[in-house]
Amino acid sequence: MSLAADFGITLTQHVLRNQHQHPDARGHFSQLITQIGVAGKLIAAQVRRAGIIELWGTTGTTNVQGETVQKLDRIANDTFIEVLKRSGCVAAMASEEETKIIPVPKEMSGDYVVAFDPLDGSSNIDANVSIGTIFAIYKRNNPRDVVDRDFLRPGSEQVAAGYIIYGSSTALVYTDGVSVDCFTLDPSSGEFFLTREDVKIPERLKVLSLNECNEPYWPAGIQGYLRSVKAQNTEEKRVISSRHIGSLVSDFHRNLVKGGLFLYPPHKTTGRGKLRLLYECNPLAFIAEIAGGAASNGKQRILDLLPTDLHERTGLYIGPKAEVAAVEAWLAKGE
Ligand code: AHM
Ligand code: MG
Repeated sequence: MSLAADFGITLTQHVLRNQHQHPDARGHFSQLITQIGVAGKLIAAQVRRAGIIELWGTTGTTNVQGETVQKLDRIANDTFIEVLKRSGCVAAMASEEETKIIPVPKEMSGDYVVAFDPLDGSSNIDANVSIGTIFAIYKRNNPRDVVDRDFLRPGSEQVAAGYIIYGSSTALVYTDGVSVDCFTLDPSSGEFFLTREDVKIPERLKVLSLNECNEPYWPAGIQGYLRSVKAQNTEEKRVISSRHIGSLVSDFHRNLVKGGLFLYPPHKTTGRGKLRLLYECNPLAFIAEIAGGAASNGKQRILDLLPTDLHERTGLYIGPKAEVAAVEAWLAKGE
């Protein structure tokens, strides 16, 4: 076989190939996903060198070369913003690292708005644990200036969502609302190649992911659900295992591939969750649903929630459909 036929489908080729599924596509969406891939490569390059150049230091300190150290999450944020600004496809962005929305100058502006968490799980950087960038893409609402309202929409209005995971390899996973596809970065060619197509979350639960030390703060019902799941393990056979990395992208990615439920319940008295709706829960909920799974805040579908704040937090239960429904039922019973 010739070399040309021997390599896989690249991210750009895949996006272009699927463009026909979106009749009103003008090529901007393909360009946007490709540029997100570029931002991912640039951030991956920094993540891979973090230990060497002391990027995990605190902003304002100096490294061994006497240069000022920027925290890696700040670098990821600035990289993502700059690449998307220059893409010509985006009208404004919302980032976990920025209090307000980031407008794009009119001459560079495009059809989409993007909410993102530039480096989720960044408290894990110093321990060499996998981290990631999460993004949610919407068509802009407002033909004139972009305002908060363009972002304060239910997640069901997303046109695409995804994440880039900086793990044992760098992978980009995204959905355009039709399928969930996974690409792996080949470090030698610098290309993302399609490695899993039309990913579906396994229906049978194999893994539970949650921070069990938060038990004193859980609402009633979580303990009951966990007891019911753990009871499936007998002396003869273990069917359920616990895996919690503490880095949402990594926990979600493993669960998507292997069949797992991730839980981050809200605080029982304040009702406040930890994870952010716009750029953590919504994009992962969209991916989960397209992969055949579900995501809920315990009472409602995540994608139906109407945010009132850019940095709003929520409880999150995400994974196989039947398990999300089971958690909701236990929470409703409150036992
Ligand atoms: P971050 O956006 O500040 O990194 O926080 C989000 C992270 C998630 O990646 C992870 O699931 C969660 O915080 C872990 O929280 P905890 O340490 O409370 O278990
Ligand atoms: Mg985060």
